[in-house]
Amino acid sequence: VIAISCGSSEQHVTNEITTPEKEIFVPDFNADSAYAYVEKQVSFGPRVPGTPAHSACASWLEATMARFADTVIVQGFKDRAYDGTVLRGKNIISSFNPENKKRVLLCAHWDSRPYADYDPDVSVHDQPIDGANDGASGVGVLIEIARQFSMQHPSIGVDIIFFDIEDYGPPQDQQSTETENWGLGSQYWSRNPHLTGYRARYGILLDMVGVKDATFLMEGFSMMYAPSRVKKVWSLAAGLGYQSYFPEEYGGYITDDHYFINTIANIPTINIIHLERDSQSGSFFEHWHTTSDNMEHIDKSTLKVVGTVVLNVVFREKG
Ligand code: AHN
Ligand code: ZN
Repeated sequence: VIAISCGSSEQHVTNEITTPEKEIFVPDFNADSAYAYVEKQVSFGPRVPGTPAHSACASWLEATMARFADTVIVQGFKDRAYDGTVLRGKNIISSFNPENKKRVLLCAHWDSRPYADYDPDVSVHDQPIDGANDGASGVGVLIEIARQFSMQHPSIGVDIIFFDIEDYGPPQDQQSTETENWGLGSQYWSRNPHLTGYRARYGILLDMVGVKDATFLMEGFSMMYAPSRVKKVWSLAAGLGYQSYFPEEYGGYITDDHYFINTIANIPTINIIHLERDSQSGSFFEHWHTTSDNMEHIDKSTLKVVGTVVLNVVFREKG
């Protein structure tokens, strides 16, 4: 018995040395498809919690992900906004290879902001935004990734979570520093994961990934909680030729869904978020929280870059 086991293990080792590493086939991200998913979300109108557009989009997201994923769980929750408004939210959780213990979490927020409080035109500050980039872009990229997974399953387990009520924080003129006013859906999920004892090796959040020539600077909380993941993703992106989108430069600290996943759920999670170098507008893209965050500023090349990077991350992850 010993001889056989030795022999076979030796052969195994020899095989690993002589045969080149198993070829990794990464599917080709379709940017036209991702763009159509962004457009579809925007077509419902602003997905502001409590509105018919919000419910209609939730139903569409759930039905769409049900076509692609192995399981879809909709996690309903109720929470109080900064101003006391009681809001009903839905986190939409889609899983691939649900039985696999080795998991990666991908996420984005699907709600849109109720106020264009950074619009240059003060008279529209109380109007909701399309959120084509701020919200819909990340979700659109992840739906296309789910479609790719449906045609070619990854070897590891993947959960794609669309978080609700990320962007219902207080308007600018109510200067509040309360971080808990943002990311209500991710806070709820981090305290009440859809499965008890849920774990993932790491998470990747996509936020504002759709504008032309976007720069994804290395965000502060990502570097604080998951520095090795940031380095890996950024060097993989550079290897794919996307260094101008993923420069080795640091951005500010952004209170976003990943902050709560890191601090409450303790899953090291990075944020791929468009941050501008030394801009006064809070470091975000030009049309951030304005009525101009619409389809006119969604660029297929950027969607392609982000989708390709994330697909490469997942398919190169060792099982
Ligand atoms: C704050 O400005 C505190 N958080 C930004 C998070 C965010 C808003 N992401 C998208 N919209
Ligand atoms: Zn926002």
